[in-house]
Amino acid sequence: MTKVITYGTYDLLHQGHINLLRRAKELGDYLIVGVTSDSFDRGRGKLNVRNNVLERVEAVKATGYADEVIIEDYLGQKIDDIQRYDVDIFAIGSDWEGKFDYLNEYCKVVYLPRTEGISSSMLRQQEEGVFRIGIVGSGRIAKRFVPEAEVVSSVKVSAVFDPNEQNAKDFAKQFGIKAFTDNLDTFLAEVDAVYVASPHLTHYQYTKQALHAGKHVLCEIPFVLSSSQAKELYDYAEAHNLVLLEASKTAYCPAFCRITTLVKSGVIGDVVDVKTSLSKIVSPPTRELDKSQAGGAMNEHAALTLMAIIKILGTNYCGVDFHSKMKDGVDIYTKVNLNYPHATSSATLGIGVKTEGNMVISGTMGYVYVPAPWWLTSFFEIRYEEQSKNKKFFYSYDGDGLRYEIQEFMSMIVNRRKSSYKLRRDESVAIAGIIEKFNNKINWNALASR
Ligand code: C2G
Repeated sequence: MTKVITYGTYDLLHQGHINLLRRAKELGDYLIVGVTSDSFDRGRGKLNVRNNVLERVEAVKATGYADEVIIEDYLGQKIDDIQRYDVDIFAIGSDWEGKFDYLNEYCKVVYLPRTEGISSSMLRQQEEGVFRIGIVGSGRIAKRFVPEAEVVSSVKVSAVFDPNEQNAKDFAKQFGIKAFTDNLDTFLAEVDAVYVASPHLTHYQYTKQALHAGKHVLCEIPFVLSSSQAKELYDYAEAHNLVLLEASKTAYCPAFCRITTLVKSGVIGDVVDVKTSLSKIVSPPTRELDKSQAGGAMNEHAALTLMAIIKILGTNYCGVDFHSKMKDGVDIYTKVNLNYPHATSSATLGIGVKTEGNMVISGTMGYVYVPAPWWLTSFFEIRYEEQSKNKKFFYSYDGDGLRYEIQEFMSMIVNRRKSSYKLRRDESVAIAGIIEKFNNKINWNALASR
């Protein structure tokens, strides 16, 4: 008996997949089909898959060509499977030509002709349409956004707005964007959704105007600087069926999501303390050091660090205090202590003081250690008293990591989900509320100068 094996995602199963499976089956007597698991696909950068693994397995079975369906869950599994199942032929479409030659050591490798003119990405685009997203602002983060949006299906950056028209023009030229303008109404008329990547103090107004024009909004951090503004904007979005999401990039990346689910599942027992830190030394002249532009370590870095604490410990904190090192009217360092009835937490933030940017979540049974830079989460370790029980976790954090928030934003729009469990609206409101307390100097102390 000749055994054949082939692999794929088989998202929105189409004629190309069916032809491939038929051709693979014709190579032998018994066909094994490896269907990728959802997490394996995310790990290899396939962020846009529409059908979940169960749906995809069912679709493959329904073709009638598979004698056996298995799940592909890790890199290198093909070598294990070929040996485990005594496979004679590994078959795959010609788009992979040459890529699997290393399997020749274990069985015969056959590249089968690919069906032209059809693909899962094409079908996803036809089904979802292409959303035109416009960028407000043309600074550092906006520049990172464009290449990241290119790897997310169904979205195209189609316009850029900047109050300085020359900046908008240069940006559009650099990234090949069709439209640029310094007129917000013209800009809003051109797009379906807006990414707000302008200076902090402008977030509220731009987000409000975009929502009032009926556009979905992804807004950079810090979202807004008061809880009432945050609540007002979320309420408006809710009432008008619009998606409003805070672009707290770490909240949407695979490793951080895994940390929260593991900790919530009790792997380190009851959580008693969370320590986070984030620092980036900046030199003048820069917006971060400008008091009139809401500069300072807290406004700059609190959103991500508080997000991590709140995801783990919740929004019901019972006390908060701040200790800052000030220079020229802005905090170049702030330590936030956020206390809960059942736990303590702290965030140390610097723009003129360097800190170790790691995160430690301590529990009654063990702790999670995320090395610096914890906010670009790709690796973490769960550690116990008995070191042999320690476990290391590795995830990909691709590109600049903005693709995860863009993917979540688009998936909310396409699936008509107004709230994301990865960063709930009440969590985002709580973060804005803590930043507001700091700016209002509530429970705030300045460290003495020496
Ligand atoms: N295919 C095809 N014709 C198309 C589209 C896809 O012949 N028009 C083939 C691919 O070459 C592959 C199979 O169908 O052999 C599954 O394709 P995908 O679902 O896109 O999966 P892929 O990302 O190619 O997974 O471990 C996973 C494998 O490495 C490949």
